[in-house]
Amino acid sequence: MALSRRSRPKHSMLVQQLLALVQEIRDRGETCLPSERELGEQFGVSRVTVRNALAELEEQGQIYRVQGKGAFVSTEKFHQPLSSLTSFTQDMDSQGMVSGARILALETIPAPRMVAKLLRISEDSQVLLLRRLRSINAEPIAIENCYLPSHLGQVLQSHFRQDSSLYALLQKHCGITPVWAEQSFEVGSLFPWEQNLFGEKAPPYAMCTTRLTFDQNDNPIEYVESKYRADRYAYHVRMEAQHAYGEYRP
Ligand code: 16G
Repeated sequence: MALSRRSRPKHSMLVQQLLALVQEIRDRGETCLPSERELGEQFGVSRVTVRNALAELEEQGQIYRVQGKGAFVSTEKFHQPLSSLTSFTQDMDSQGMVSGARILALETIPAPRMVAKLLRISEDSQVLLLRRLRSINAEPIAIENCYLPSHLGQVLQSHFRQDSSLYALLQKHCGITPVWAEQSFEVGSLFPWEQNLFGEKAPPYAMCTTRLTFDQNDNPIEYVESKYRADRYAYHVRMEAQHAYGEYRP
């Protein structure tokens, strides 16, 4: 954002005024900011000045903009710690939140080639697809596509309910304990149907993760592709140095 020397004080003052407005909107439990035109009128500045100030607030993570819909206040994020393997239900319980789920699909399908390879089953096998919309305090937060070996199908079909914890069920009914996992993260976009599930205020991008989970015998038991609302969810990791820095030799 290139600003002339003359427009800089006006810009800084507007950023401060907008920050105060963002806080007021947050305190009211709302999320939607007035349009650029309305903000220009309210603060007596041009639309370009408003746009530049909004861009700065977006860079600070205070707001996010959705093309064609306007600007929205970023709300506080839910956190998932990464130091140990946990289930969605456990993560939310430990933060005093209510986890929920809507089952979008629970069906047996031909294993996609990559999934078969990861689950170490033959390419012509079937897998169980469990697709869920996960929520926190009734707010939709993530879409999970979970692929499981098909022999778990019968147990899941008879015991699995909307709000069941998959990990608790695997342990209780199948003697399978999820023990460790490999997980990766990248930013991605949402398909229109996914965005519909998150609601119109959700940004069109998401934190995409994949998790391959292993049981107590080091067998892969689930492969999950998830999309988490980027404005509502964050990961947290604690790091410890392995050496004294002065002694480090590559
Ligand atoms: C988490 C896991 C998912 C697992 C689910 C089980 C990630 C990215 N995903 O959401 O792999 O299937 O927990 O949760 O962390 P549940 O036991 O509450 O059903």
